[in-house]
Amino acid sequence: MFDPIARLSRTLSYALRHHPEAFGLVLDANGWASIDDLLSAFKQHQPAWQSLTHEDVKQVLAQSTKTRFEVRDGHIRALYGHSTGKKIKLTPVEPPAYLFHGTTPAALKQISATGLFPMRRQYVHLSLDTETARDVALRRTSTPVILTVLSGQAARQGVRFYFRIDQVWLSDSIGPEFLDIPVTS
Ligand code: HQG
Repeated sequence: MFDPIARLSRTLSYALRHHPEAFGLVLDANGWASIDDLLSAFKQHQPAWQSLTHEDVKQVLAQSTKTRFEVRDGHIRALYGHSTGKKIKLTPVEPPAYLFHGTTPAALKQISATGLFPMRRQYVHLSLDTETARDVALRRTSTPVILTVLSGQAARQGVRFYFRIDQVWLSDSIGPEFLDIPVTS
């Protein structure tokens, strides 16, 4: 069924995580865009959105099961998920002793050899608990593999970690020495 709020959410992700330039937007160093600018750009992009308001954006945030965006003082930003481009500025914080990463059996060999890389995103995405990591992996595979990240140890050796929201942590690349990888047959 066509769901205008889901569509708006996907377009917000596209604009704020991946291609702000497609809407003539420039994000600031911390990833913020003015909601007025964003709404004007969306109205030009999509004839059905002529009457789009701040209230519709609020609806996206209210109806989502995940906290993907943050709104403050007439501005909005994506909290995570940014792809390549100018790296969003984040402040490192001390992580918990362990974090988790859900992935696919197919990626395991490479991850065991080289560690976790951001791949097409700006940061590696990590989860605070195994259930969330499993959900992340289920987007790609019916047989998730959950890696334990020795985040406390990695941080002591200079790897940076960033808290975003609820279950979502980010980091720079993580070497295989900081990963506890389950043995699969
Ligand atoms: C894998 C969604 C081979 C990594 C989710 C993952 C999350 C490697 C994939 C958020 C590798 C990257 C992010 C290496 C990492 N060799 N494969 N060295 N290092 N990988 O989508 O963590 O719903 O960029 O295991 O819920 O899956 O959009 O990251 O499988 O929070 O809000 O490369 O996106 O949130 O995939 O997901 P992604 P992710 P939203």
